[in-house]
Amino acid sequence: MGEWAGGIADEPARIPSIRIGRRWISTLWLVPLAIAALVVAVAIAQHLRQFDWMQHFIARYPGTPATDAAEPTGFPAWLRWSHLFNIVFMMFIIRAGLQILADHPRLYLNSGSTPGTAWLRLRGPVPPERLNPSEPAQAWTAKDDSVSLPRWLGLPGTRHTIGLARWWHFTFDGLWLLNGIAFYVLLFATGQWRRIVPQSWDVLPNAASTMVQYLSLDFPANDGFVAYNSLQLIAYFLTVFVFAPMAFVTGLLQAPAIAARFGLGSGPANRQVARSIHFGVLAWMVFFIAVHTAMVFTTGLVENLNHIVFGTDTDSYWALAAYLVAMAVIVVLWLLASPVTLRYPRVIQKVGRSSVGWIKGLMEWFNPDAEYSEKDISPYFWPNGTLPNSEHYRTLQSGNWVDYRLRVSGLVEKPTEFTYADLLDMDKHEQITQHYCIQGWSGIAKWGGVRMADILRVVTPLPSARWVVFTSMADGSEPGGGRYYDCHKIEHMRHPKALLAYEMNGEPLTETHGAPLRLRNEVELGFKQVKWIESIEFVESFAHIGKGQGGYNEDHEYFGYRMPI
Ligand SMILES: Nc1nc2c(c(=O)[nH]1)N[C@H]1C(S)=C(S)[C@@H](COP(=O)(O)O)O[C@H]1N2
Ligand SMILES: [Mo]
Repeated sequence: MGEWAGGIADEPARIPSIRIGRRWISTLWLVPLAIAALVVAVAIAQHLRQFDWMQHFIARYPGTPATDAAEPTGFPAWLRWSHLFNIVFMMFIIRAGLQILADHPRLYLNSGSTPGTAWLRLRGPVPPERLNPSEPAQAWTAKDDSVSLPRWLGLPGTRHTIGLARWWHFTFDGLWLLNGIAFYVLLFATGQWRRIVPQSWDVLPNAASTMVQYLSLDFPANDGFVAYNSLQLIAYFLTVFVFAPMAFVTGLLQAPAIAARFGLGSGPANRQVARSIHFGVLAWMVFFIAVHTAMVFTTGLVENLNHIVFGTDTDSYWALAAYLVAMAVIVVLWLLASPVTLRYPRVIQKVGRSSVGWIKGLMEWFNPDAEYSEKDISPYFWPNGTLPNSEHYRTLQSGNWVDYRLRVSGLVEKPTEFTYADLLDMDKHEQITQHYCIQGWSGIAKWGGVRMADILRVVTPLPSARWVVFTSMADGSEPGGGRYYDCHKIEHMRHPKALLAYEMNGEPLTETHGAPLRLRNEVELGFKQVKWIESIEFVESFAHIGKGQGGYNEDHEYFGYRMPI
């Protein structure tokens, strides 16, 4: 793994900082702030409890609303198992999620991910001299911007391992969703829902009362086996019925296929808003797990463990023993995940592809028809990828592409070489569309060029042609890795928005963005939009090309080849 992503140097993430106006404040300040706030709150709560009116209020609203006799008590086996699975799934989801964030370690609210407008970041600013430099090789790419995480925290930690992290994230998302659906169904089938859904406004004064009791360090009676107090009830309700679904929805909103289907690339549901909310859900989940665990420990650990481990209202030490064993297993899984991933990346890719790859792939059925307006065009469009460095490219470039030939061959009736002038002579189409990079940034640009459908009409693919291979004039990032390439489904190439673009925002494509020709397939992620295209080949299968995974990044960075999300 020393040569990961072309031997990209390590660049450790910093503690996240948050922008307030023009200043960046480290989130480490939250620790002393939270302690100070807690101390003040305890002092206030203890003082309040001396007042008669507060004592009356607590007597009137002790914390747990009067329970109705029909309400179920205890913890059935399905609930206890689902609770255990949930924590195992969540630990992988959270760690892989952090790794995904580290691949573009900035959060924004604007669809263009404009440098300088982030509200949270895990590293310093983009070096200003590398924004729009005159020399393309000096451009600060999204890959340059990625950071690494400690291996025990990120999954798998190494810089730019997003391909592997995504397999973990999505595979465990799938398991977590199945677990969640089973949990919802059983919750409503058994009446257990009544324990975590507020059923009267009384829950608000009761929650306030519980809060005062906790903060005054004179805790309310723990009767969780029978009924939760209102503060617990609200926290569980929010977690199960608000934040968990929100995680799912904001995850989907980060998919290019969804944005391109529903036109969400700009506006309030754009990818950067979704990413920010997705991160907010993560922050809540981590906070919830921390407080929940702290309360389990401080409100009668052994009894609490008997409830959730064995479903009994007793105080046997066997529950503690079982809990410790489960925790030991969780710690071992935690410690093994990153080293195993880095040791067997191809296995992770294959397992991921067969577990969730095909489910994600279903989104390729969405029609990526969305268009945006001129005013949505991003003021800055992040560059990415490894520039061409051959003599050949330089010669063609300095000759203004007069000697450039686009070779189209393979399973076609009429293999054809197009000159740059041929392409300019064909019908020109323009589209303003969104670009969603796997790393997390997005942008909107106007592309002008030739429809792939028109190329197909000229060359006439044979019925056996199923994949269209785009090969670049540039190599990929690994020394000796060979040319960058990627494969697309032939059906996608018939879509009116599948474009061979030679213009961006009304200007000839720059070298940075793929001159003379780059692909647009709006249903897929950014890495599939091959730049500096040299040739197009129609094939039946891509198994014999490169390492056979469907593209350069699929071969070298373990991405999936169907990437509508
Ligand atoms: N030949 C080639 N094409 C490439 C890449 C690359 O490294 N080499 N990077 C891809 C990635 S990861 C992205 S996000 C887009 C970036 O396009 P842009 O630089 O115009 O933003 O190009 C894609 N096309
Ligand atoms: Mo990308």
